[in-house]
Amino acid sequence: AGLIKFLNREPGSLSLHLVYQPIVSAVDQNFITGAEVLLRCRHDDLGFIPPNRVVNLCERLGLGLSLGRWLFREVARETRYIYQHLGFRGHISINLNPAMLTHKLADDVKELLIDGGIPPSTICMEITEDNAALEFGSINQLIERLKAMGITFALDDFGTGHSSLEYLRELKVDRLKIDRCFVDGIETSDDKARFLGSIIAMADQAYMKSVIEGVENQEQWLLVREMGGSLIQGYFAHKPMPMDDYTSLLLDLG
Ligand code: G
Ligand code: G
Ligand code: MN
Ligand code: NA
Repeated sequence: AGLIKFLNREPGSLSLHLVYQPIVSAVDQNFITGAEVLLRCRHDDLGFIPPNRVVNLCERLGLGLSLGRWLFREVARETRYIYQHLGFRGHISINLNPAMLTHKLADDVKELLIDGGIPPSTICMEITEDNAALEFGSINQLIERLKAMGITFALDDFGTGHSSLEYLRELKVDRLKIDRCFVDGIETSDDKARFLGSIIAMADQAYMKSVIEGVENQEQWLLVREMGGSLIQGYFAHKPMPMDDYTSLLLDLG
């Protein structure tokens, strides 16, 4: 609340809200397995501000924990309807900002997400190198502790500077989110297609589910399905949307 007050003060107020991008099965695009929560930021004068920039700014100002805790609360509030009234059992994937990835994470998850009404088995935490300031040993301890509560983990932006092979080898995560740059052009380049195929195979070898990001057209969709990708997140299936639209979608496809 302190953060929102700070961000909302005049002149030129900044408002934050959340959108949800469905993640679907690669074999059946009508099967919604869950959604990733994405932060959206609007400034009165500046308009849309990229979420990364707001997250980084908050981190620098020492407001990373407030931002993360606000987001947890907001997700619990917004998802309450789909979990309690629709009996939804799909996952909700949350990007952790650096300040959240500390030993206090388990307490925050319990207090704000689980006690807030989200079933622990549906919570997926997305991490990258950026928010893994701790050493691998400490992150894995944290991961183990949260996994014991039923929570799953995804390594986000895999293959970019934000998350490298070393992270794949060292971290005990359940899912690999393959960055959209590896999907770009697969429909016109065999080399690119084979390259993506080998990353998907790597996830399989590590017994991880692959989430292919940034699938934008049917050709890409069919290729990814052929390659054995597990889950798909991209504009071809669905763009990020407000919770009301996500709820309607779940009802329509229900
Ligand atoms: O939604 P969009 O493509 O604009 O997001 C760009 C990037 O911003 C994402 O890849 C992610 O790294 C970051 N981002 C979006 N929402 C959140 C959030 O809620 N928390 C954190 N830490 N990062 C986010
Ligand atoms: O944190 P992460 O990098 O997973 O966030 C995913 C980002 O990718 C979101 O900001 C979302 O808006 C964006 N995104 C999702 N699907 C597509 C897509 O098909 N094309 C493009 N260009 N961006 C996408
Ligand atoms: Mn993500
Ligand atoms: Na990503």
